[in-house]
Amino acid sequence: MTTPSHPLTASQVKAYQDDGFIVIDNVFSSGEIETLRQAESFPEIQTALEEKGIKHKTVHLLELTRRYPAFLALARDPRIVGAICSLLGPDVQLQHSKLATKSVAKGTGEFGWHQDITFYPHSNTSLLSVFVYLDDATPENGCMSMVRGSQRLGPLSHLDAKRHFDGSCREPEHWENNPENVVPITPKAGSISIHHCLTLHGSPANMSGQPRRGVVFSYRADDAQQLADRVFQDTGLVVSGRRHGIVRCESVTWKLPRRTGHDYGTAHFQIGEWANKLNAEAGV
Ligand SMILES: O=C(O)CCC(=O)C(=O)O
Repeated sequence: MTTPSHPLTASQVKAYQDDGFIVIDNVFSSGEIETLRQAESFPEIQTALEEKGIKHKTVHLLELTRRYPAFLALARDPRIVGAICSLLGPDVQLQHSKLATKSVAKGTGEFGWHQDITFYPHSNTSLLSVFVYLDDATPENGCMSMVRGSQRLGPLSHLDAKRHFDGSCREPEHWENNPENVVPITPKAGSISIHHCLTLHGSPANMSGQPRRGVVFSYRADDAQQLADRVFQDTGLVVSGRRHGIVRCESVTWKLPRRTGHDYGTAHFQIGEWANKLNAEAGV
């Protein structure tokens, strides 16, 4: 693996540290975006859109890198990897990859306020998500909003009284009492946004009558050890540097969600089978 190119500028790093998110415009050309949109019309994705898109919130087809080489290449693209290495350090792995597409059905695709890391608690918070925009994001098509600075709040409650997890934050005061810090982000197609794993965010329904297409890659520093929940086939795929077998613990307390009535979710294996194979082939 080579030294990451395309680093962020010092002011971009500071904006990320201050606000918990940044937008980088014009990362991909219109030709590249068109190619990725074509990849989205692969039959499996179409079926997922048709079957789940109308009823379901947002089509989150997971393990995208394993399914489609175009998205594996995108997850490893130096323009993305260079940027995230400026924030996570030189040794970085994928945590998961997914499609994030809102269907054309008006009024669907709402995504409640949440912090990403509550879906996959780790020993530290050196994780982030990159959204690659395949369409312009607008308030009408349900663009994401971020709560500026909320990454400094630490983990917020996402569990109900029975300790079940449905992905929604239970502390509405952080967005309701804080309107000046709630920032809708409207990147154009070909841009990316990066947000910290503790940044509160959500997105309303798509009212545009057009699809809102996008891809999300969540990445982690090599020393962030997954504590709970699902390990995907591409979890642990090294995109920069190598694995060192070192775990860094932050003083964070996680309440593990109950998954099947009384079991707490755990991640027994830190690496998906397929990612493990690719890492071995790359010698990392
Ligand atoms: O697709 C969206 O608008 C929101 C997605 C999101 O918040 C997430 O995947 O964490």
